[in-house]
Amino acid sequence: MSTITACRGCGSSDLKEFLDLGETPLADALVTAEVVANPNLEERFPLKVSFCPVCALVQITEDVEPEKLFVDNYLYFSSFSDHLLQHSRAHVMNLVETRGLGPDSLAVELASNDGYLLKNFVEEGVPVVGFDPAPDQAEAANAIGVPTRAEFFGLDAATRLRAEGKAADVIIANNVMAHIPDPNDFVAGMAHLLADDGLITVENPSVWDLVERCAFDTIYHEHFFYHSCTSVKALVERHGLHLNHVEYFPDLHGGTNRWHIGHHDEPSQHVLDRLAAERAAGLHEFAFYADFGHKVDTLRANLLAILRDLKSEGKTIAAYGAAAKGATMLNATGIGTDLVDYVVDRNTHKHGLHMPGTHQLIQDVDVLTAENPPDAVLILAWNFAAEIIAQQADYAANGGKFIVPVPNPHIV
Ligand code: DWN
Repeated sequence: MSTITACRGCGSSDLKEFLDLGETPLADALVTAEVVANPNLEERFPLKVSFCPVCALVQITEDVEPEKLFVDNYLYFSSFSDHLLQHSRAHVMNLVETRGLGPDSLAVELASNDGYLLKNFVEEGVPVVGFDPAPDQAEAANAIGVPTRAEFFGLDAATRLRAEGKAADVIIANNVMAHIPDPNDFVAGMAHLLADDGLITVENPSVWDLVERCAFDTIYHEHFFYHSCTSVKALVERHGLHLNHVEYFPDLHGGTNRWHIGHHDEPSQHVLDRLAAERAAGLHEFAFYADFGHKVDTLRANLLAILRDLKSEGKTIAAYGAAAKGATMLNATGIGTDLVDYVVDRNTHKHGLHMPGTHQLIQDVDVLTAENPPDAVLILAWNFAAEIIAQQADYAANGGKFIVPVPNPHIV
């Protein structure tokens, strides 16, 4: 663990801090009852966010080893979100059609998790290679016929794959270009692996939405970076690549951009418009981020007021979604078991464990419709609030209420 003092993108020493969320545990490091009984066993790290005025890259300034984040007992499996599965399949089918992919093509996904996306290429007869350092997820992918290498991707991995005579026609990098400590090695690897007429698509939540929607809980040590079109353009051009298009998905992870990147400089009018809009809004300047901390303080105070009012009325409160963002929300806001009794989640790998830092027990979602249901449920996975509320219609029909914390805490 070490403190970052220079921009990880361009090396500038002029990093400007704009948010300090205190010392928090690793957001996906769910804990056992043994750790709950011995809290000193749980590591905490500073969680501070800075802006680089040279390349516009927003980044945390604590360097936690990636093995701690993504290898040791990493429990995030992509296949537990129906919305994400539908989104991913639509992307694959579009690529197969628009890029004319077939048995002589190669599709590569970086951070391919449990094969949730690449399996669609396999079904279409398109050869694939996945990279994911999390052993359980890589094993799950290989088990369903998605060839996956349990390793981090970078220039070295790309060089070895090219040495096998393989260049990628498409490279898909969803929720990973924000998750690697060395963005230059990662992008250099993509540049080396991509065929001359190939396409890279990179998906990450938009830092513009993060600030506008006060989605401070999406800040955690797994997320080294928070990207804009402006920062992505600067990053890829450093490696001879070009940002040629961007798509926007408002309902995915609180607002997600899908950036289209290639070897040739062929920008769409849309991406030029988005870059101009970011510049007009000031995303390339510190002032845009300067008062974000105050917005976070206001959200936290308003959420605590709702929870405390319910408790003063003798209500019981649970939470839904043992999400990484949920760990930041609970820890940075100070929501312990005094306010929220337990958390429910569909991911069976998480059942019986406890939330990092605040230690609420994680149970199956059917607890919400069993005897003694909670009076209210705080939706920590608010990015899936519509899906979750629809899914839990029986709980609502029995009088259950939902609390949605972002962008403005309110009861549904
Ligand atoms: O970048 C990342 C984002 C994209 O996904 C990774 N760092 C890890 C992860 O972050 P997260 O854990 O905040 O993501 P989710 O996908 O918002 O987490 C949702 C949680 O809620 C998962 O544990 C699954 C669970 N869930 C559920 O129990 N029932 C999700 C849905 C949609 C449901 O219906």
